[in-house]
Amino acid sequence: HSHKSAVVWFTGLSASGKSTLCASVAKKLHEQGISTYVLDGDNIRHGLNKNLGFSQEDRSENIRRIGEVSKLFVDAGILTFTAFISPYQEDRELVRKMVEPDEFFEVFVKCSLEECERRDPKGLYKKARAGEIKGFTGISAPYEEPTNPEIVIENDQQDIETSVNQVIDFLQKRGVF
Ligand code: GGZ
Repeated sequence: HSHKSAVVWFTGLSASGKSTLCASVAKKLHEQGISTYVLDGDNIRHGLNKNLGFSQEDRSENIRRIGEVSKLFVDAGILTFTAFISPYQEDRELVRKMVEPDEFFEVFVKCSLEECERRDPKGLYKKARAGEIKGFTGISAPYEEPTNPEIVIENDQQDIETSVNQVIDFLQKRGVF
């Protein structure tokens, strides 16, 4: 391979911009000939994990399975990006330990709850505030901020291009490609 395979694990609130950022980074690297793949709600929660909901237990199982799948992708030589809220520190620590220490990069997509709620692209925060969705992250379920992430993206302070370059520059400095 012309690059090292690794897991780049994005974590953050709903509507923080994880999926968009993940997809943009993966696309840019793919265009440079790097084998990338994005795991997100569309290809995981609608398939492998469609029996899981949003209780603490189900979220932990969701993250555990995504960790195991990521490990398989890394074994296959692919630079793997994941975009899940992954609200619990303990679950993120577990997936980190599934691969080699230099193969896991945690990216905290930081965006204030106020801004996420203002964006509310699917109207889920509004429903959560109205009590129509129980246990919604940030409103009625916890989000444990990463204490020691490799990368912090101030996603409500800068444009997408800056955020994309920040992730790519970091991975390059760490010798991923
Ligand atoms: C949080 C929820 C919930 C609850 C449905 N809490 O903005 P979205 O829609 O596309 O992203 C959210 C997505 C979160 O799934 P994850 O697999 O990333 O969560 S976790 O890592 O915690 O397992 C949101 C939607 O699913 N959604 N109900 N109660 N987000």
